[in-house]
Amino acid sequence: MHEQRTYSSFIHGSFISAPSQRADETRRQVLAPADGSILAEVYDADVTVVDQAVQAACDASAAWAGRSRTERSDVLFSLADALAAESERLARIEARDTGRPVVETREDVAATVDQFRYVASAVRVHQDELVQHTPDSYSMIEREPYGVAGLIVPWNFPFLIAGWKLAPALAAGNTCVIKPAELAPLSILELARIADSVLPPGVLNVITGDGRTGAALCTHPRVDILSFTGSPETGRRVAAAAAERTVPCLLELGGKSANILFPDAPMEKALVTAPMSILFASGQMCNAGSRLLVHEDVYESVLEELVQRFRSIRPGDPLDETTRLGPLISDEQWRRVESYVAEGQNSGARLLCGGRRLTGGAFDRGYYVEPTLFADVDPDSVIAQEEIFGPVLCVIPFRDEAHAVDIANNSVYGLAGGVWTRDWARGVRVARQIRTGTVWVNEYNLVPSGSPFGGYRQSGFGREVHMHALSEFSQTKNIFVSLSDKPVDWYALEQ
Ligand code: TXE
Repeated sequence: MHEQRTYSSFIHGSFISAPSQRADETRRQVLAPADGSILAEVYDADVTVVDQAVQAACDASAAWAGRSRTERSDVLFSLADALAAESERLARIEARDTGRPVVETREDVAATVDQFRYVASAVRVHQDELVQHTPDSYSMIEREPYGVAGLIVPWNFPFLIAGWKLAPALAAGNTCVIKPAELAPLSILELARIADSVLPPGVLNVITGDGRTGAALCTHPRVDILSFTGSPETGRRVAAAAAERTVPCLLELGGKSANILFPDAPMEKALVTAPMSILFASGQMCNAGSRLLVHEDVYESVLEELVQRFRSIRPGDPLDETTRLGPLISDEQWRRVESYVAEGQNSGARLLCGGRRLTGGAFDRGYYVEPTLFADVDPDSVIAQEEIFGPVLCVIPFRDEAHAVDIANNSVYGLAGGVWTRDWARGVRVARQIRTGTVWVNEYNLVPSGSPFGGYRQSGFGREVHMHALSEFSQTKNIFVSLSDKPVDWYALEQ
């Protein structure tokens, strides 16, 4: 299978030729987080290239929007098949580029293929409406695409998040310009190459580069809707750019989710799932269950069990089938996590295991961190409030239901959470009180197609993964039709 080593932006159905001048300034290396090896070189898109990509999307817009729902659905089914045919290769590219174990990235690729199929089905039933106001007047409520969608994706789950944005944006009739993160762009570039066999040129364009490229996309006057997943700081900039031009934007900005464990929890499942909810993707996951709230009656026994499980997680090469913990994405991310570990120790929290960088042999070349467990964490402390984005679990004891809800809601974020109890009524009651977009009861981290995913408060707004996303990427047009010749005469004298 062909493996490309140098990439540039993908515009109107092909990778543009590399800029001849200042090539070195605009070329960046994409490194494998596991060992620092060079996976590829990628040319950054400057404002001129961003403009070309948006222009290509504009030019393709009318024809794509003009296709029927059924036609667009058929194309997306074909795209899903084309991606499925290359799923193993894509999973391995994603594993090397993000450092995440291939057993994880295979799940991502499968979920992305499923997302395209789900949306391809959903768009067929995402029908327009006819509302009858009087016997002879109607609103024909038609859904129209916005035009060009600017999509910005982070490095933790690039392929999956790209699919969550592209599938509904395209199905709704928008053309797209997508910007992957500079740290892990390869799977999205490969997606574009594969999509080229089924999508008309210009319908899907990829621009490569860092925040400058992203900012150029957000401020481009011909981008009609923005969708962003990433940090709160950058999200606020994207929202400001959208406000400046009065275009809609959808934001998914991370979280500090609480996973609440009552003494009557299905304990065996909870104790497998709680570590997974923070160690999957090495904790670099917006919905990570990064605060574990444990009832005081089972607190010490749960801690003992967690320490055992954290110590048994197998770190290693992302491409090794037995690896369950990969490296962090970059040295910068490692330093960030390291500073939070120090902060946790200074705050008086009890460090039960981990906290150090893994070293020795192959680990010396990557950014591996030991699974890290803090107990007795003060709910107001920095490590309980800020998104660490590493394999660091903060365990907090609670007394009763009300106390647990208070702690869970003591956060500026509102993305997700979990409740573990065999008392189903309590599970739902607590879930309703937690101010987040998703609460799992006796589960964590599953986001199958059809689960609306998105945040409350500083975790952002807008929903992905469910067919609601088709509405997010559509605007409704109300065509009011009268069948009557009789005027509504405001000026007639009252009889
Ligand atoms: O994120 P950024 P970074 C959190 C996590 C992590 C921190 C920093 O805590 O440690 O953010 O990560 C593009 N206009 N999350 O710096 O900057 C950028 O090129 C437009 C949580 O990588 O938000 C990339 O494509 N775009 C998050 C994307 O934004 C801009 C996942 C995300 O990068 C831009 C990732 C600008 N001005 C990090 N500046 C989650 N919600 O899961 C940068 N970008």
